[in-house]
Amino acid sequence: MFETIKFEVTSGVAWLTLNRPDKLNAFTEQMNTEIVRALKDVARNPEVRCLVITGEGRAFCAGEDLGSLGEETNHGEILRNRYNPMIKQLATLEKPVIAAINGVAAGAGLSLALACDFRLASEKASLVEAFIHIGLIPDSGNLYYLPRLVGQAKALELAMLGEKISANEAKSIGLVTKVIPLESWHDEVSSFAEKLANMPTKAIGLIKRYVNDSWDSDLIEMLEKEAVGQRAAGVTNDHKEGVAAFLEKRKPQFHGN
Ligand code: T3D
Repeated sequence: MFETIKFEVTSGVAWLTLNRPDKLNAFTEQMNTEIVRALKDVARNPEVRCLVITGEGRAFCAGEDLGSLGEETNHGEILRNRYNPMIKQLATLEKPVIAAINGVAAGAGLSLALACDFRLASEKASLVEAFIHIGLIPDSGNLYYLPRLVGQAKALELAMLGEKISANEAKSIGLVTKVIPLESWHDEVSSFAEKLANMPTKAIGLIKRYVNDSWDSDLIEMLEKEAVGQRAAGVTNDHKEGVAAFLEKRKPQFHGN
């Protein structure tokens, strides 16, 4: 079904693995297209309640495959046609998304991770803006997410200097959620994903929608959006189950509806 990615769903979790390990999982047009197709599957499939994006081999993703850029390349069009649809799809996916950063994340590979809701980093992972070293600017949502995650000063430093930072440094500036030792990498990522996949999925989707909206809304608008969102969350079975479980002093069983 796919040639440049692997995609499978188990226990409510979709695993999307970038799969060009000999090129450090660098993006090609085919890979961008396949990722968008997989993301649409995730959005449509009610059985999927969490998405994990990771990389095959020693890298997460090294950004655009530089071997495919020619002198006549129109970078704006490449972004509009290949990268922006991928980032828009991720931003509007109302399910939790984890970037499981197994190794280096560079250029648009880092942008992809920034557009996820959680970044779990292996202790051997590193992050590098990279764009500046080839005379480009951060793209694929990088200039949107980076300052929001780390603040303006750190964003300028990382983007302008393009220095590689370790997983632990990334954690210390709030760029990654958690650093995971190599020996427990797979188990910890799986249990983090399964935990999310067993939570009230609709409420998680609404949280994501309204946190995104909050950057462009004032308090009065947000108060109303919260009222609309709470109305939607309040009619879910998961809300009823949560209240019943609390009153009955038992663990809730959420089904994502
Ligand atoms: O047109 C547009 O605007 C499109 C959008 C662009 C967005 C972008 O992503 S621009 C940024 C593109 N990415 C980069 O500039 C990163 C380039 N790669 C690196 O800086 C380094 O490879 C890494 C820091 C990622 C990893 O370094 P290291 O030392 O661990 O590995 P390496 O030895 O450099 O690379 C290993 C192999 O992967 C090597 O191939 P080889 O020699 O073994 O045959 C290398 O050429 C290949 N590789 C790594 N990155 C890319 C790549 N091949 C193609 N494209 C790459 N991006």
